[in-house]
Amino acid sequence: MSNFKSGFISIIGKPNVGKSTLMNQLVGEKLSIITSKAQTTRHRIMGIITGDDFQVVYSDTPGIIDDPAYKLQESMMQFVRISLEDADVVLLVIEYGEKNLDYISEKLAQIDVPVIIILNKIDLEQAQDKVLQKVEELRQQFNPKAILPLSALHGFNTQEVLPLIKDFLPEHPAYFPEGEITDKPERFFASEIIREKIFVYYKQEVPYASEVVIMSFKEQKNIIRIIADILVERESQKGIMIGKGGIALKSVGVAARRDMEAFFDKQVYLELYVKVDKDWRKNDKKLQKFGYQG
Ligand SMILES: Nc1nc2c(ncn2[C@@H]2O[C@H](COP(=O)(O)OP(=O)(O)OP(=O)(O)O)[C@@H](O)[C@H]2O)c(=O)[nH]1
Ligand SMILES: [Mg+2]
Repeated sequence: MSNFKSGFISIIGKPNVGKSTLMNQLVGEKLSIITSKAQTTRHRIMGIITGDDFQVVYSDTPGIIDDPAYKLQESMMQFVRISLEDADVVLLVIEYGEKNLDYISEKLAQIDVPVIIILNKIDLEQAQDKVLQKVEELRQQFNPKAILPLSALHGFNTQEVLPLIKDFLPEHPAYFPEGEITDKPERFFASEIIREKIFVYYKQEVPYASEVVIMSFKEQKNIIRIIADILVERESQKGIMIGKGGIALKSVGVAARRDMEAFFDKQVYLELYVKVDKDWRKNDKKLQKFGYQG
């Protein structure tokens, strides 16, 4: 088809600024998990929108951290780098009130594709003139291709993103077949839904020391049967994960199953096991096995 446009759009920014919330809004599906804790997203997750004459492939990415402390975090930053290499357009998300924006000039200097700054969470500011003032400041400071203030959470102004992007899309045939909305398999989403509940239900280090591995995913006519291992790094974390009388783990299971049933639109049977896999976050081979970038 002539004049068909398509491209890769990388959504990048610091942890917790709302990248995943934005991608889910743009795609209209809950592909990425969202929690109030930083560093929720660990992978590059694509969300695909196909129209009559265009295809946009968004990439949600892990939040950028300056000083990765362990190999898992290094791998997360590797996902960000790779997504930038592919990008035709970059959506740099900053949250309203975000301080220390110096890194943005650095980022803009490194990236030689159009960068659009998304000023997110503007619902936190009642005074509209203050938002406009902030947009103006950002424009003068960084001079990006465009700046769009929005609220990803409330879907305010998010419909303005696509028209802006289209201006920068190269002419190119579609990368993915029509109807495909992501690059990730169903098992991935099953594990992410469990991980989201772990981030919501546990405090401090436990979510960060956890990984979910789908051991079995069997789709039958009326039900999907899923068995998953939750890996933690220490015996003490295993105890916390299971909780007194197994109550904590049960809550995770119930909440995860409910979300899976909504996501897969089918009844789900879920079995969870907690196992200790000492220092998995620091082990290259294990990270690779779990689908992280080496
Ligand atoms: N008030 C407000 N909160 C928002 C908005 N967008 C996202 N949030 C909240 O910000 C928190 C982080 O959202 P995420 O979408 O997980 O952020 P992220 O940038 O993907 O975070 P990481 O994956 O950890 O890098 C969640 O509690 C969201 O509900 C917004 O427009 N307004
Ligand atoms: Mg995220």
